[in-house]
Amino acid sequence: MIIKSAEFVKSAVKPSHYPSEELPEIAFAGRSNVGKSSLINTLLNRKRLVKTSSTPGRTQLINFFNINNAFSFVDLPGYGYAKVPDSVKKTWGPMVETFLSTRKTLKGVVIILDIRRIPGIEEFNLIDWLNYYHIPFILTLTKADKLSKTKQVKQHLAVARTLAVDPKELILFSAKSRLGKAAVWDKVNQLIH
Ligand SMILES: Nc1nc2c(ncn2[C@@H]2O[C@H](COP(=O)(O)OP(=O)(O)O)[C@@H](O)[C@H]2O)c(=O)[nH]1
Ligand SMILES: [Mg+2]
Repeated sequence: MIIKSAEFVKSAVKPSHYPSEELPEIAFAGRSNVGKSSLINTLLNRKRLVKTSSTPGRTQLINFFNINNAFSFVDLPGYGYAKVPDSVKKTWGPMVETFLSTRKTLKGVVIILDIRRIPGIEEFNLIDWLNYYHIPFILTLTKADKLSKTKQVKQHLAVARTLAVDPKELILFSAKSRLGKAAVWDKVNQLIH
């Protein structure tokens, strides 16, 4: 994929704030600090289009980006950050479910998982919503560079078993080495077209 332009469009918390439904859209979802912003920036060959942070999860906004005037990327708020106030945690579910259930141009969701962590209740809930609303999803295992090859294989299989998916459905990714970048683009392209 040749990225000619990648621009922040706007942030939104509710449908009346979303940009108009014109371009096919791919959303990105994952636990706070999982590496979601880094994965998006890696796909777009940008260092800091999407802010990466060491104090994650404080803002619960849906961020829209226009790519090549041809499609949109949507950075969904991260979930599961312990230090976020309960009032903020409570907004995550309705905000994300409203987006998933109303957005007509949404073609699919990239789910970002940390290769070192077995998926939990939040991931199961998210996958349940996606299945319920018939939204295709792409599963990625990021921060692969943090593990040795042997441990990568072990965790890859363990996560696949937990999610009851074929290991081939899980794309190993690293924002550091760019491992998996082409594989994610392949699947994103299939959903956009
Ligand atoms: N080693 C390594 N670190 C990563 C990777 N992806 C993200 N990080 C680091 O993890 C932290 C959180 O990343 P960020 O993209 O902001 O996560 P987000 O909260 O999910 O958007 C940052 O310090 C990143 O540099 C990766 O693939 N490998
Ligand atoms: Mg982020």
